[in-house]
Amino acid sequence: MLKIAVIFVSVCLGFTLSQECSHTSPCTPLKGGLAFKNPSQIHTWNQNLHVTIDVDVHDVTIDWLTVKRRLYNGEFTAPTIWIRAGERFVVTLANNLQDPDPPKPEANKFGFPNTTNLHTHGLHISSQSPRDNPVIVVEPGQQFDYIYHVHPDQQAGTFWYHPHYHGSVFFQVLGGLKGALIVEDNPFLLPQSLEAVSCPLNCEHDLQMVFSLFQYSSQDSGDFSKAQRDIGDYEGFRLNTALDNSDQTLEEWLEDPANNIRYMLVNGLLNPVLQIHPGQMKRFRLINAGEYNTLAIEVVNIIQGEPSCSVKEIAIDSIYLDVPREPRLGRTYLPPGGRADWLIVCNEVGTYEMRSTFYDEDKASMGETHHFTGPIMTIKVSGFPRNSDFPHILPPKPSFLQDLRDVPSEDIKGRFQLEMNSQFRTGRELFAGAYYRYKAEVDTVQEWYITNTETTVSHPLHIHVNSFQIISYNQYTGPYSAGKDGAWRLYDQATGDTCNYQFSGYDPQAEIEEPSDPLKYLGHEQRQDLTQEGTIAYVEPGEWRDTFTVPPMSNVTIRFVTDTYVGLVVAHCHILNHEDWGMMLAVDIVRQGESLDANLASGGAYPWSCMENTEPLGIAGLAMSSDIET
Ligand SMILES: [Cu+2]
Repeated sequence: MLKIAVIFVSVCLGFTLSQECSHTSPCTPLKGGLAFKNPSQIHTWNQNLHVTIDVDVHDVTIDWLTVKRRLYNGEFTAPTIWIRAGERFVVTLANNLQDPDPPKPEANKFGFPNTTNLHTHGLHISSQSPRDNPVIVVEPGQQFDYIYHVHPDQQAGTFWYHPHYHGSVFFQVLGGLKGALIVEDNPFLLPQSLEAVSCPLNCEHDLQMVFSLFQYSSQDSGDFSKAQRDIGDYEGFRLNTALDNSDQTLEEWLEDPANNIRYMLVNGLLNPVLQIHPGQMKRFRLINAGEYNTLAIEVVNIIQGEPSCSVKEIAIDSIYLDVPREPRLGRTYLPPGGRADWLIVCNEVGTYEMRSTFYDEDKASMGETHHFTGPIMTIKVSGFPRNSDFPHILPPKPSFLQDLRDVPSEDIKGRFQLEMNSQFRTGRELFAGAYYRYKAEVDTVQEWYITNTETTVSHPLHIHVNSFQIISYNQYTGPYSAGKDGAWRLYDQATGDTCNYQFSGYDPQAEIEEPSDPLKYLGHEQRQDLTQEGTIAYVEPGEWRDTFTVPPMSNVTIRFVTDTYVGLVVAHCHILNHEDWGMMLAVDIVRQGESLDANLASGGAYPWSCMENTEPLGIAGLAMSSDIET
């Protein structure tokens, strides 16, 4: 009886407390705690291979707080779309946002909150209209039929979709335009234990987790109301209610860092609760549908020191690993845009927390970058025990993702150096549309050297159309850069002198504060050794990605095949505000035998150049993969 009375009182108290929180009387923290659920599910073949998704503004409510967000089909998170290798399907993207769009001030700034388009992140697919072309424009009030033909050998796996209209990508993805896109496994190619937790036969165990920042706190770039102001969003979508007994508006209260309104949602839910049986295996598809935050996901017992669940990574960035493995350093690293598939079994009854955790030593590989630390989801384990086994093998990779580590130098048909710089430059320039910085022939092996001249900041690089294999982390001997307010400068690493060769539009008079310890991040070629202590952002050479962290002061060799598809390929930073501000470049894949002339240099200076200016592949010190021990 006493127990019932206690429950009654606490229920009433809880009710009273939640009643007190409102738009005029806000309270912190937000609590969430609803049951976990998958997004709604769309299978293209159940819909005659034609899916319609609309974009419009809808209410999103967490606890007492209701905000206006642009959403796909009114859902937060958007529906999971299931497709199959080889199929041809149509997505009608209907943009129902308000016309006209506010005018955009200038190139490579935020703008056009109501103009959109669609990108299928990670798919090996044509970029030619009406397929995955990131420069398609779907204006407010318009619709567009994307006609996709999925590659017949497209690997099954976890992808995602989001807008890619340059200028409004950060704002729209931050707001909620994001959803899982999954190429369904062929059940006959799966080991039985994996088939038992995977769609299409066992969809109840196949769980998508689309991570999404929900932030109003003004501590960094994820403050949604600041993003609304920056892009010129309609005033009526803001939160300008006056608070009771206060001079503040709700928006001001939400932005106060003391209230710490900064959470990582799962499928639009704050700290949802997933119930599973002891010993029961689940497949988690983790998607960092993030705009700019990096995650390092782990599951811990809420009782400190007690054992946690068993986790195996089986795929990263939609590509199955060779064999299942435990997450390195106990956590799964997901840069913005990154995905991982887990198999998870919790053997003991109890309560566990999925969270993102970083340590000081992670900086050695990821440098300074925005990252999220904190709880994300609760896992409650109870009920009848079940038995599960992890698989020992995984499905093979497709024809276009075969191991390229031992390709002889003479079979590499194209080399390119993609240099990431300060002030949102790639190849020393801001994004300039179809201004091709490099051209490659279709169906050839490419070797690219990804370098980052930033002294402290890492950038997650995403390349469209073709996933790539990480070959090596090389010694970095190029220049370093520093800048402010759009102005920047390159310096010689050996002497600290200003480089003789800079870039187009360089202003030698610009005031730039020289970095105090510019060489402190050198040495990735040694620290990347994961058999040693390791640090979390490095990729093991031989693994495949479509997005990876380029550490500060680094030089990383990647390889890939320009399989099947000719056309525009964009490579960009997946910190999406960096992308909107210009951190993207265009490459063209052409038919065999066509001209490969491209705009490699900036203002006459080649990437890597500093005191001398030579075409990059002849530069002494640009480590070629054939010289590198892997
Ligand atoms: Cu960036």
